[in-house]
Amino acid sequence: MIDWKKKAVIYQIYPKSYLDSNNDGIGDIEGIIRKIPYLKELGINTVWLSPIYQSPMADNGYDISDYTKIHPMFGSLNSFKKLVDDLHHNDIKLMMDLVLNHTSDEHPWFIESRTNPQGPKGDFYIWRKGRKNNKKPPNNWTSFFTGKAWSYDSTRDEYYLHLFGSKQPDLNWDNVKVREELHKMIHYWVTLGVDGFRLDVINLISKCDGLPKGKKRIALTGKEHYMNGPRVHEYIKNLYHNVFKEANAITVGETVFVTPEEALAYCNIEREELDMVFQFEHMNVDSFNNKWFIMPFRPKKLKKILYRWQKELYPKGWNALYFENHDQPRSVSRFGNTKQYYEKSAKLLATILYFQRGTPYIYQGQEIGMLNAQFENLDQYRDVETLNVYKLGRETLHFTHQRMMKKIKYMSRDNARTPMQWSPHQYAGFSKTAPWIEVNSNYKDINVKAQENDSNSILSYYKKIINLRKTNVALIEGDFIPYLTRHKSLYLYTRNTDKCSVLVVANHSVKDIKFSLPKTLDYNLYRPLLANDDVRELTQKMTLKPYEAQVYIAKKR
Ligand code: ISL
Ligand code: CA
Repeated sequence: MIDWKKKAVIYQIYPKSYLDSNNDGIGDIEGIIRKIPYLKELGINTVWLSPIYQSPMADNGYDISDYTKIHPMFGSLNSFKKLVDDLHHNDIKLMMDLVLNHTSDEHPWFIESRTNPQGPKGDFYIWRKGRKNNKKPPNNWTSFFTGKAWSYDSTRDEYYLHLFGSKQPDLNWDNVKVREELHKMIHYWVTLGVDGFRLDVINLISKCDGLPKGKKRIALTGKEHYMNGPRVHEYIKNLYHNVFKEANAITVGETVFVTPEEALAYCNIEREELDMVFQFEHMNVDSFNNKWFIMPFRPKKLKKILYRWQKELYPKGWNALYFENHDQPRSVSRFGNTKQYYEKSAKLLATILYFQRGTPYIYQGQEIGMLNAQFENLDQYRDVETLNVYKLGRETLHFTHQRMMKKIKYMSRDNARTPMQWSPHQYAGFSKTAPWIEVNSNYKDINVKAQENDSNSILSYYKKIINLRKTNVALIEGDFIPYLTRHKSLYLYTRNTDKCSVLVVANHSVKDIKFSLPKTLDYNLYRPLLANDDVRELTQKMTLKPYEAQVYIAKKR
């Protein structure tokens, strides 16, 4: 990976919820433009923008009906061009979201495919006759959003495959014409100045020949027949050689449920595929088998997973460091301590994550410690997955309303989709009208305004980390060496180059931790660099208070 890519600090914007410039209750491109000074001040140098394309919004834009148009509620092509220009003037690069596994069922390709099976788009999607005289779907695969992965279309008298919602039919990547169209489309965005891409569920695009019956599971029956499928690497290599390479684009693949070994197959620098991938193992730390079977969070398990990924992807691969995105609950609600140590735990989480080797990703609102939505009623939720899961839980599994609401309150994707909290004013300064989804009721306490002039705020702490991430060689290039790895809740690791070493110690628990520095580390060499508490010198024996995190630096001669 080339140098500038290693220095990228990426900020994800979920446009619907960032800033509403025209007061229709929905965030938009002009809203993002107005916040460029904020982004600049924050220090990030790359924005990843969730989809802003034409879409019926069945899945908030992850259901695209025209890849080359901007959804009017977000703005126009002109506002998009202005966004690119303004970001570039401020030395901020732009990554777009590419949803290549599926389109919307309202995409002209799909409409043509349904109505003209013999025509040029007839084979653009995955169509099959059903079993049992066309009465039952072609196979037993189930969707990520619950229920069957097939829907019947009466015009064509066939079923189409959708691994996600029924309004998100999967494209047939085995058709070379599909691949060519997609390459052309990506090229179009490159010519508009886009610097990189995040590839939605890219490890699902290649399905096994014959679409065989899947092994029965609680969720995702059939997954063994499309996860990291037979031709996926061929397809991604093609993308790399036809578009990404020449554009020098920075790329991250969203690869659901990959092992480190599978991840390396995508991001090993020698393979010329992707720069890095989003893995999910640490996002499953508090659930069993399926995200809706929630288990208590254990810091030790999280640490073990993070350390493993650090080790396994070194040196040929590269990690994407994230705790949050638009699909996940807020990390402080999930892994922190919102009652007694809210601020400290928010800063601790940032410390343990972002000093690791890899590219930092910060999701909007994470930098001010935004928390889960705290919705009490089902009608406050908007997310298609959440609503589907509620229905399945009640109707098929016969779970009580209370039981389902408890799951949803903890795990719903809407937890991360409430409007960005800019100020203590009405609607948190996001809009002057009631937004499409309610603002978190804590906005008077948690907002940008309250934190921007406070040097001890979570926001100020994030700024310090971001700055270090861009400038410190050990953090950019260094290796990763963990110590006292078997400890339940103590993080102790170093990042090293020939010139510099950074050491992190952090207590991910509510109890004091006493420990001795391993003999191989010379405490005399290290000076304080950052702390979420009083600054303290590094000593041979130390006691860390609850959620305390300290970072040290040693310059080598
Ligand atoms: O939250 C999840 C559902 O259980 C995730 O598994 C999520 O669906 C998965 O990470 C894929 O996510 C991406 O593709 C989806 C879209 O809904 C998500 O918003 C997107 O990030 C389909 O395009
Ligand atoms: Ca708007």
